[in-house]
Amino acid sequence: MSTKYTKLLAGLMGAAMIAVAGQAAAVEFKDPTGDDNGPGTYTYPTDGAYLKGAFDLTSFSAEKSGSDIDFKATMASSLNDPWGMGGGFATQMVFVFINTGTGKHKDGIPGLNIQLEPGWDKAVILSPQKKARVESEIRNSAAAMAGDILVPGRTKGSGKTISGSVKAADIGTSDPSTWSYQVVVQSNEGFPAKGDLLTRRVNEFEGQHRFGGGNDGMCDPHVMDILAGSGAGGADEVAAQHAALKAFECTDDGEAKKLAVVPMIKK
Ligand SMILES: [Ca+2]
Ligand SMILES: [Ca+2]
Repeated sequence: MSTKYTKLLAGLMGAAMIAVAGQAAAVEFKDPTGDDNGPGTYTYPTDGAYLKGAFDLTSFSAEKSGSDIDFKATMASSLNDPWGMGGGFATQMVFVFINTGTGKHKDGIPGLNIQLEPGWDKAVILSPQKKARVESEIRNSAAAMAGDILVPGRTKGSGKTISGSVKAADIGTSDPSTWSYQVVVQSNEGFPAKGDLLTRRVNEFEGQHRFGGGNDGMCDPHVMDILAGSGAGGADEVAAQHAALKAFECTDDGEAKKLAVVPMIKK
């Protein structure tokens, strides 16, 4: 090959590598609408604060921005703040589980009643509660994993999107597009039951501030929507979500014999 062509090829390869590096530090997943029913049976609380579609995830993104990673979770419904939380949303609480290559924790965060496979290394909580309150609840309810749970300085809601940022170095130095994720939509419960990390319970029958369609014990997954399948938003992902969240077993007393196992999703 002539020197001229070698130089041209090197130049092209360099340009391609720069293009890849410029695009790679972001990842986006889509989720189908109408699957905000956990294993397929869950219903919303009856209070008017819970808008139709409020817990229906439609997309999620993680993007490197300077020294931060920006997280965005979008719901099917516009956000509302009926409880005066002050950040543009109130009823939702989103758990972002991230596997950066190890899968240190298999257990979900207390109150969710799930396990994750192949596990998570860091979790980011997007809550309308003040950071200090969330961190105090983490110390109380999730002490064993507290060092791996991150809370943005400020989490805000706008339109249909909840967003917050954490320091990239607190998660890992690798590219966020190389990590796998699970995004769990729950509800912000300001008066959680003991041991629950600000999560709202799912009972057999829905109540003013309780989800319905589950079990009165703590064996059913307390989650309304998750990512499933390839995270592309296809209709097949509804069935995949239902199958994962249905696979739990209860004792006669409503204790967990086997918790539902939720997958980590990678682009
Ligand atoms: Ca959804
Ligand atoms: Ca889903």
